[in-house]
Amino acid sequence: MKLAFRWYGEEDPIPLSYIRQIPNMRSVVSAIYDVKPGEIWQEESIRKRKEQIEKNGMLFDIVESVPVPEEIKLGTEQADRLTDVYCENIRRCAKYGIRCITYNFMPIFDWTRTCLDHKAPDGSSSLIFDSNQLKGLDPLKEEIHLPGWDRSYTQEEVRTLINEYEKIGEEGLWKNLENFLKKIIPVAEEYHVRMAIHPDDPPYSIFGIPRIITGENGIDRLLSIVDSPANSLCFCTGSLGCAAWNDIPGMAYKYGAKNRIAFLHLRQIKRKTDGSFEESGHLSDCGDLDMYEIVKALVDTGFDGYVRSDHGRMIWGENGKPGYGLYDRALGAAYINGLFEACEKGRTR
Ligand code: CS2
Ligand code: MN
Repeated sequence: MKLAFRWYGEEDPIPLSYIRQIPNMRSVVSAIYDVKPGEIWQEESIRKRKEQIEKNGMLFDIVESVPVPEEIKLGTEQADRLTDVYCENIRRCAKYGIRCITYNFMPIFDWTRTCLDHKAPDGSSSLIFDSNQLKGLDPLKEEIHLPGWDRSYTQEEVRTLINEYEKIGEEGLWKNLENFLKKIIPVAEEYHVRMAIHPDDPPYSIFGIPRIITGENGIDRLLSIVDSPANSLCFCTGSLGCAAWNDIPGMAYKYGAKNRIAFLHLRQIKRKTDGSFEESGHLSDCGDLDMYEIVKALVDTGFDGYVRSDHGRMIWGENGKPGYGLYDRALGAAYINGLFEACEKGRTR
């Protein structure tokens, strides 16, 4: 496996020199943040990012994310032109050594949570999703501001988008994903880049907005659209794991064996029966996901993709970007090292 750590560029309070001190740290997962979705990434910015990271003794060979603009997901008349821009960004990333690009196909919002600093009894805090808080809320009728939601949209724009997605529904979203993949995957193949789609987070619809990458059925369908390792998964355990019906170790084995997991996000969650959940420490004991079983399944398939700890808690008084502090993600990375070492040695003995 290739151990990686997400870093948000110059604005990230965590110095690269600290990330490097995490044992076995290989790659820094980053992106270009000064452009909007749908715009060309300047080569100068990519080169600079690469130099910064390499100067600190690590590699810049994986990107998270090149965001997919709404026009592509909605299939508007701009979709073709914007997909060409997307392809050009793949080529440019490849030119500077990028081997894996993460993206998602979630309408309007990336992850959804109701609170970003929920205090646990031990004094740590983490992101949670309390479904009760959303009950009865209707973004078409009232102003809703949820943490983590893209603040670049006005409430009016959010309403228009929700209406448009309701019109196209899940099947419309599938069709637009299909068009997108059929154009980008051949480019990714040619430039030796693996596209890694991040599952929907959480993996069910909120406010009636369609969600399609939520479990095995959706993933099977996605992978069959273009049957190539360039069309792969960013297997996010915590996102898929919020749905109790997803068998995460089983899925890790199934897609690992087909060589369709390019990137692994290890994130732990504790589910409640009403669909709510809390993010917790990465260890198996801290939540509902058996991290040993997940890693073992992948190691058994000969997995050699990228891995990072996803969403840590805030601990030891750290004040940082929710989910993306240094300390708990570093503990997660140490745990990942331990799990892989044990599973890999266990396999060959
Ligand atoms: C990540 C996602 O922070 C997170 O929850 O796992 O936001 C992920 O980076 C994107 O969905 C990928 O496009
Ligand atoms: Mn993730």
